[in-house]
Amino acid sequence: MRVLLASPESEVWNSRKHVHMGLGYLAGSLRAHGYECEIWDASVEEDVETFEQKLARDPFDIVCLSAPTPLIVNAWESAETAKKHGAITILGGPHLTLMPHESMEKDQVDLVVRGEAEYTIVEIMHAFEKQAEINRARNQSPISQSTTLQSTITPRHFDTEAGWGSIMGLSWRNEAGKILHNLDRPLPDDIDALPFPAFDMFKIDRYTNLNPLTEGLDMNARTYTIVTSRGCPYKCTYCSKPITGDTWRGRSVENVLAEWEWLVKDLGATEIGITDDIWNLDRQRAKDLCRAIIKANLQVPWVTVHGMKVNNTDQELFHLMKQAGCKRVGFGIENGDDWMLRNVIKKGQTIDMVRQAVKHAKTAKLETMGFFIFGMPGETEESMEKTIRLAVELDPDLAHFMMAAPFPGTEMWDTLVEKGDVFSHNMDWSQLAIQADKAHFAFGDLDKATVERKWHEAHRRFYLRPRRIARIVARKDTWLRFPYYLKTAANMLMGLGEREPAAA
Ligand code: B12
Ligand code: SF4
Repeated sequence: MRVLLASPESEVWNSRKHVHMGLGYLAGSLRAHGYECEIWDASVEEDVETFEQKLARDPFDIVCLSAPTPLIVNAWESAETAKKHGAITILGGPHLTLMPHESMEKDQVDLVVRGEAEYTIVEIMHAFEKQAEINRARNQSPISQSTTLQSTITPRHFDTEAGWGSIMGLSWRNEAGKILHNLDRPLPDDIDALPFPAFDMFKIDRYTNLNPLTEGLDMNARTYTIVTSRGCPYKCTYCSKPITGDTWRGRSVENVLAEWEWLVKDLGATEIGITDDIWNLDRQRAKDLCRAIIKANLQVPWVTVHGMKVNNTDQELFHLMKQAGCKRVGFGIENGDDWMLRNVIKKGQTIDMVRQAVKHAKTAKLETMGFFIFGMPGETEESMEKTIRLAVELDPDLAHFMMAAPFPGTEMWDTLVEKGDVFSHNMDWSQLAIQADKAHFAFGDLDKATVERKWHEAHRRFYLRPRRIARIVARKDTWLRFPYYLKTAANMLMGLGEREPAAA
């Protein structure tokens, strides 16, 4: 059985290209169980060859597609292409976990997988083997449908006796065509037991650095990402954790270090991004990991991609991070108003905690970056003004201002569905990106135009300060990527032209 693990192209995300950790983990798991597969990531392939061209030249029996919400429409299109080329299609990832039925109702989708799937994908392969035996006994083709181009697409039905019904986390159609959603799969507790992601299967030379967290750092870095823990117990109202959930599960320091060593020594990583939801929840473990990296002499520049939680930090942690090679830390600061933080965003942190963490990071000589959100439900012009003032006061090396994007599965989504005036159930998922420069909704007395005006104002007031301009002009990277910065600045500062997406 030839298996392709693919990520569709993203119009919402094109300024940086990361390896896809989910596909890496699935490939690692398949390989460890003796199944071969290939990874195809549109973000680094489509310039060379389209998905259609790839499948026409090189057909697969099974095509697996991954999708967060803004990419689900692209995933459906890719699934249609794959079915036309005779493959069985499996969709998985955040959006499928939140809304499995929606995709199962599409003819081009054969199977949907919900949640973390390292074990599920292997059980699916076992079921395919049993299904092939059943088909052979009936003199039918074992698995793949056809190598000739299909003009009509029909959803695939499966035989209960092949064991499909007992695969937790799977949605499928039985022999009568009925859509069935099996029980959810419990989150694996022991993530040390999972095989490392198959990093060696990515065409790493085609990926970029971790911009913007590394904006101004080495653009040509050989960049890998690493997940040292999964899950987060906090309940920020804009955040959905459909995959990794509310229970924090940390890997042991030894296990993370072994992967880190593989990345640095064998795969030549010159930059690493930690992509955990909250890598510093267990502060002691975070410190121990830094100590282990220092002791093993495995320092390469690294950043925390999803940011750090400010209230689980102290001065010692930042010093250790610096010694362990960390370059820049991002903080989810979100808002400059304590009332908003406590009652609307439910961030579990105060502005004083933010001030303290930024101060400690700067003392440790780490570069800093702040993430700020504009236009949450309950926001006012006054609270947005406070956010701008806080950004200027904290003066991180980079400030990233985003417009609130309501993802299903979040408290913000529920609030808007219940009370929002422009929010609709017929959402165009592809518009739901956090990089958009248009407000996604109006709420209460706050209209979209005010949110967009304050968002542009934030960029101007933060970046158009003499000291800041001098710093940008002095950076080599500014001149190396001048057209990109010029275009981005024109849009963010003045709202002119298309904005280049920049961060998660
Ligand atoms: C690191 C990260 C990024 C990185 C890298 C993403 C990547 N492609 O790996 C960057 C910064 C590039 C990024 C970008 C975006 N991200 Co992001 N990201 C994350 C983060 C923090 C961790 C992802 C991770 O490493 N997970 C670990 C791996 C092991 O899990 P996984 O990728 O989900 O894969 C597992 C399962 O989902 C499943 N699976 C996944 N795909 C498939 C496919 C098949 C066929 C099967 C069977 C199973 C399966 O099996 C995998 C192994 O268990 C998550 C939060 C989170 N914890 O999920 C947000 C998160 C996934 N991102 C999110 C969003 C919205 C985005 C953007 C759309 C932002 C935007 N531009 O608007 C873009 C989309 C980029 C893209 N093309 O995918 C949301 C998604 C919400 C939603 N409803 O879909 C999340 C959940 C953050 C949040 N809390 O809101 N992101
Ligand atoms: S934003 Fe960060 S801290 Fe808040 S719930 Fe999501 S992962 Fe946890």
